[in-house]
Amino acid sequence: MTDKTPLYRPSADTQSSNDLTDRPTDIGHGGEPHQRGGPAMTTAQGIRVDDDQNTLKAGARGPALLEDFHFREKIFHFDHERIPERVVHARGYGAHGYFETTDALSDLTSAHLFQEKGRRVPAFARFSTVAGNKGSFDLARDVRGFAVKLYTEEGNWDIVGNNIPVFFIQDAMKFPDLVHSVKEAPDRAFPQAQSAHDNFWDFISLMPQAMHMVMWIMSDRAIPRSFRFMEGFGVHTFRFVNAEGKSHFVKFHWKPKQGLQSVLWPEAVKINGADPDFHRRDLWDAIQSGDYPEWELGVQVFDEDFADQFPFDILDATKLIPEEDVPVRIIGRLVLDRVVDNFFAETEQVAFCTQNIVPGVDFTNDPLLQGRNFSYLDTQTKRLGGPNFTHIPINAPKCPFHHFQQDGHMAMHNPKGRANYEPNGWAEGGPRADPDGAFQHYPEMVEGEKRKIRPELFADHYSQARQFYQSQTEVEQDHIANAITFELSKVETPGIRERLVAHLPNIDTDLAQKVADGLGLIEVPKAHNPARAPVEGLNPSDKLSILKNGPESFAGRKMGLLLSDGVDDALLDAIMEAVKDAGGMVEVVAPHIYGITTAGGKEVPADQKIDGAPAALYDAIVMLVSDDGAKQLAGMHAAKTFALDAFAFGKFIGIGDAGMDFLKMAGVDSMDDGIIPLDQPDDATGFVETCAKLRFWERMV
Ligand code: HDD
Repeated sequence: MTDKTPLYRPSADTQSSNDLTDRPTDIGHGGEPHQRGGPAMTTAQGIRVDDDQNTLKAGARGPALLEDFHFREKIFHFDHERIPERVVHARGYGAHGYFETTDALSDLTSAHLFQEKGRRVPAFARFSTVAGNKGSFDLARDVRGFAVKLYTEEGNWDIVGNNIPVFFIQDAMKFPDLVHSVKEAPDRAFPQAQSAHDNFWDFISLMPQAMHMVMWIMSDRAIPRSFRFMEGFGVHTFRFVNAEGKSHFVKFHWKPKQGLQSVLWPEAVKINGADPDFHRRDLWDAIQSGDYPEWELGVQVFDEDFADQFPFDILDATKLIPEEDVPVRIIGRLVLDRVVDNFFAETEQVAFCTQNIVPGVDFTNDPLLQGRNFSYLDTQTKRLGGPNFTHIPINAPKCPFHHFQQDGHMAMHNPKGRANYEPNGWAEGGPRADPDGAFQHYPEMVEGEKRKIRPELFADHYSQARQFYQSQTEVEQDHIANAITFELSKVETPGIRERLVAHLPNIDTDLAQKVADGLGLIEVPKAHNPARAPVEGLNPSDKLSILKNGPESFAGRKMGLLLSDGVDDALLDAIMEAVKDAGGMVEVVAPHIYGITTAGGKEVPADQKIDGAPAALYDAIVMLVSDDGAKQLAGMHAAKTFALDAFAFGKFIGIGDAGMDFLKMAGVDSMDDGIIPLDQPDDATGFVETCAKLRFWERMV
């Protein structure tokens, strides 16, 4: 062949024409709309592009030419699209909103934000999992990050917390070891986003200080129903400092207005397959539909006297202060009301730093927090490529800022004039430090020997683990035992399993026995010797349970409606209406994605084809099927599994038309009070009210 062969030049939109003239012709200058709708395409340098399908060649079959600056620029930029993902908390999802003070606190802190009820500042929150990579699934059994950036009038304040109020380790020195152990093993690069493997439990079983946190991550806190249904905690003890310079200790709590709710572990496993983006989709959908998630900010405030008599060290991040000991005072609310315009620009580039605090708030000497204050700044420099990450809009303060920092990669704020040092004698001399209204470090007295050491009280590792376990309902205790059994069953080395189980008698003997039985151990291994005798007689705390703090209505939750052709119109309308009235959402699941036709001839589009929507995706289920529909669904494996799962996962199931026949055909042969007949439209409201109670737990014990 020679270069005399006919030329083929696909156009932008058709990709099929041999006609060299079939390409945009109506290209005006100055970026006015192109004939196919958008503005004229240019390179990053602003040069107009004539063809975005073909590289420049020496002849149709000849080599590509280096001269093709458009091609080279396009590929070069693509090659550099990724920035390093976060070393932990890589997978996350963020949204914008605002924070509003609901209770002024000028007696406790000089922070401008808290001086007056009703003060509002913009906020950005990012929720995340810890262990998995950026592309991992949402329902990993894992801690959830709960990071909030408040753009206050006095600078950015980041509360970089988790959905669990305690942490695995007490000193930042151990953070890299903890993270290495939980992430995929370095030789095989698996498992992804899971703690159920030898390395993690090997490390943890050698770290008694992690036992309290182990109880939390093995509880249903680690598999939340959505970001909207989980609490957040600042974890460490911080300080509030008032205008007179008086300090109080403070712990931060975010309490979801929606109540607490989690999924079951077997549901999590199914959800990860059916919808790996379950949590991010949930947040996106809720905000887009105007159902704005909201959390109250609460504080536990206490003084040195309380700290001195508390049986644990308030600087120890593996301990919490029960709300029964120091009640949570609600002082504000966080509302997320806007999704991001661009995930990368906002959610990926947002740079939280524990060191970002404002006047009136201060650190304590918690050794975990002190180490974090170094790590976050360091990590952002690496991730975002240089020291100017505060120039990126999502990270820039929204209050005035002036300093002499200059230059560096991608500098966007470049001051004019010659004064770039202080002191200077120039008339336009630039900013000067001024103690008035400035951040002042709390002048805490500090003395001591310089040693690598921690306080004796830090050595109590089991007391609060026991308190947490004993604060749970029976169902929740079972879930903890099952979770530990599941995880240790994935551990291949028997010695690691036994070393971990040997901690459990120090927490609760029943728990130890249940796990030993679940693993098939002949007996519970001899308990490890506690480094410090546990504190006896700590009272259980109801606030530590999810089930005792659940939602009170169906608001913000999702009903899965399994439908077939020929269903009763009035009943269907009544159910849709009742869920809507309760503030919930409905998703129609049907044999085909084009939906169904009711008995009255109305076409109802489906949101999901049955094969792609296991019952685990929904908070409660309605099965509304005709006689023929029951037979049709009974012949579909996915539909039968849907029914069996709905039953097995303890969901409330509303049954209309021939739904009961279908349930039986699917293999559900025992009936109970969680299966609720919907005989007439009037039954719908009562059914939805019943669904407020999360699940029909009686079926599950
Ligand atoms: Fe951390 C990210 C929360 C201990 C070092 N951490 C990160 C994020 C959250 C937390 C929510 C993600 C923020 C975002 O959405 O971008 N981390 C915690 C909590 C801790 C904690 C609640 C204990 C109470 N972290 C901790 C220690 C160190 C770090 C002890 C190191 C000494 N954390 C980091 C980091 C990350 C991070 C490496 C990774 C990506 C980033 O910072 O931006 O610097």
